[in-house]
Order: sequence, then structure tokens, then C-alpha cells
Amino acid sequence: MAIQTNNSQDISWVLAQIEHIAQFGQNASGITRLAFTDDDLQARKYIIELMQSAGLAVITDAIGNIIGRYEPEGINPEAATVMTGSHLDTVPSGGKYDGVLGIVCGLAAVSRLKTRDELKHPLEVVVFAAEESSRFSFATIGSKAMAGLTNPAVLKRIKDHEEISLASELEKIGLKIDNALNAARPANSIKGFVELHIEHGELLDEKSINIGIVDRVSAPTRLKITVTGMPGHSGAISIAERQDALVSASLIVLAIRNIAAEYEYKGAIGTVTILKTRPGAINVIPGKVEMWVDIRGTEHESIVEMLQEIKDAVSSIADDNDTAVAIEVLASEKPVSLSQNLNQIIETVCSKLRLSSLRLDSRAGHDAMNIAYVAPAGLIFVPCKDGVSHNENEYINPKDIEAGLDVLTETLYQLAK
Ligand code: HGY
Ligand code: MN
Ligand code: MN
Ligand code: MN
Repeated sequence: MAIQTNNSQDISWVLAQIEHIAQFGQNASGITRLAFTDDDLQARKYIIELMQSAGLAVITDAIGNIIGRYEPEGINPEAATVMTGSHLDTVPSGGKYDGVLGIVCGLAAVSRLKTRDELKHPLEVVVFAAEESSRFSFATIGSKAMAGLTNPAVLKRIKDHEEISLASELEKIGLKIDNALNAARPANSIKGFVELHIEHGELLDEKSINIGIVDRVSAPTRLKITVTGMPGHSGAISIAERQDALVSASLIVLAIRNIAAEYEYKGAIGTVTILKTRPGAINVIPGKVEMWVDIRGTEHESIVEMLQEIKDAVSSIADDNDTAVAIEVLASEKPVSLSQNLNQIIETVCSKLRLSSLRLDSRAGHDAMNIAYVAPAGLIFVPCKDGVSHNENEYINPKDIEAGLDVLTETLYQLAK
């Protein structure tokens, strides 16, 4: 059942909720709460309880986003919504703050604003479904659908590594993937969206800055590279005769790392994050290697240039090692600039609260990058200790959470009054 401290507006309630939600998917090496798994469904159920006990009207939309809505008395029912929120799903062995911070602080901020009058807009807190690409290798599924950026044919092809489809996971919660388009919000129905999130990075912590205000959000380009050689007896084939797919793949991993090191100060970066060898037997020369590459960037030109350099390097390595190679582009999203007007409001709120702030780019992707297509969107960062995230040791100092909650509350108030 929900933990209820005396009021859901204060920081002790926020910290207690973060700890409580961390239990869903907690394992020996962090938190693994992948989208629509039982742990995620339990966490979703808990948040719905929290929203209901906070007096919000709760619905689940056609793609599985959970929306808690507060409608102040006497407002124009057509008034556009002021929205906040983030995600509940995690990466494998992730931390307790990534995503959850934005949801719990969103609820606390709405609880604070309920006590204020002069509100002229409804407030919504959203749990975006399947934000992390960890399960389906497809990022921000829920907020893409809300922003109308979804293609049903693409959604129907989405499967996880065990071939379980997104469609069947949605059915588990009573949703039909054919209806996913209904999650799209009508134009101008969202007055503004503000997400509070841990900085995936060390900048604020290193510079001892209280608040990050995000100007641009990196978007992912993702590749699947398949290297094909010739399997053979690992004891019987001479080195010169081999077509060893893993040797080519290893050189490709290093080449991508070196190219990324060249581009990281030009607004793009790339990482080989998953590698599978076939047949994976100790006495067989690997005949096939599949690898997945995660490219992020805020400069579209640099991403295009880096991609070309990677393609050139991959084909020459494959040739030199007598192996074949195929590159499949799985995703290619454009970097997104967030609302300068909204960032101005956030900056003014920070100075009124005597908090230091820094404009920065987000090297990670976030739901805000999709909502930015249909509404002014803002993304507020709080310092991430030593820049460690997507890791069980992810940590935010409670005083930074408090500052983030104050800035979120006042920014939402500026939009909703
Ligand atoms: O992968 C990301 O950029 C974010 O953590 N969803
Ligand atoms: Mn994340
Ligand atoms: Mn996140
Ligand atoms: Mn996010």
C-alpha cells in the first residue's frame, strides 16, 4: 500500500516514495524494471494508487502512458494542460532516480499547487510507457505516441530479445496496438511540459551548480552490424586461412571507439553496446557476430559525418579480414531544441530561488524531446553524483532533489496561473 507521510508536498515524502518504488525490480546489482515486466506493472499500479490518493483523476492512454489529472475548480474546461512527468522503467541494473525522480516530484509539485488559487489550467502528471530502449531497443515509445510520432506498422514490429512483442505486452494491460494512435494528443492541448530528471553526466556535480536547464536533447541513431566469416575448427585452421568474424568485429569495436573519441567534442558520440558471437562454442572459430551501436548527438551534421566514417571503417576492416559485413540502421532521430521561452521562465525561477543554474545539452534522450514536437517543452536537471547513472550507484543529494522540486513547482505554477 502507498506510504503516506503527513503531506505529499514535502521532501521527506518524495524521498520515501523513491525508496519505496526502488523495491520494484531491486536485485543484487541494482534495479531492473524493464518496460511492461511484472516489476514495472507493480510499480505502475503503485503510482496509480499514489495518484488516486493525491486526488488526481487517473487514466491509461492507448499506448500505456498513465496520466494523473488535476482540474482546479471553475477553470475553462477547454484550457490547455500544463504537464509534467517522466518514466518508471529502468535499464538493467539501473539506479533508483532515473525517471522516478520526475514522476514523484511531479506528484509533489501538483500537491503543492493544489493549495494555490489563481490556477487557470489543468495539471497532469504522466508516467510515459517504455522510455528506456533496454527492452525493445526502441526508445521513448510512450511519449512518441503521445506526440503523434508513432507509426503503427513500426510499433507492430517491435519485439524484445526473447521475441516477445510490444503488442502482446500491451494486451497484458488491456490495450490493442492497433489503437496506439489514439494516444496522440490534439494540437495545442498541452500548454507546456516540464520534466525533472537526473543529469546523465557529471557537469553540474563537477561545477557545483544546483540546476541544469537543457537547450538541446541528443537523439539516438542506432545500428545493427552483422559480420559474417567462416566457422571452423579452432585448433585446425591456420591463422592466415581464417575468416574470423570476431577478429573483424573486435577491430570494428575499436574503430568505432576511436571515431567517437574524434567526434565527441563535435556533438556526436557512439558506442558498441551489445555483441553476440555465433556459434559461441569454445572450439569453433566464430562464423558470425552481431553487434548493436548506440550513436547520440546534438549536431546533426556531425552525426551524419561520423556515421559515414564508421561505415567506411567497417567495410575496410571486413575486407582486410576476408569477412562480409552488413549494416542495418534501426533508428535515426533528429536532435531536438527545447523551448527557449520556457527555459527563460526556468532560469528566472532559479534566480528567484537563489539557485545557480547552467544551460547545457542533454547527452541522453528524454521524453521531453518528443513532447517538444507538440508543446513547449522544458527539461530540468539536478546533479548526478560523479556523473554515475544507468548504474546501481546512481545518487542525487536530497538537497538537490529539494531544489529541483522547488524549481519544478514554481515553473509549473508560472505556466498554470
Ligand atoms: O537512453 C537514454 O538516453 C535515456 O536514458 N533513456
Ligand atoms: Mn535512462
Ligand atoms: Mn531517464
Ligand atoms: Mn526522461
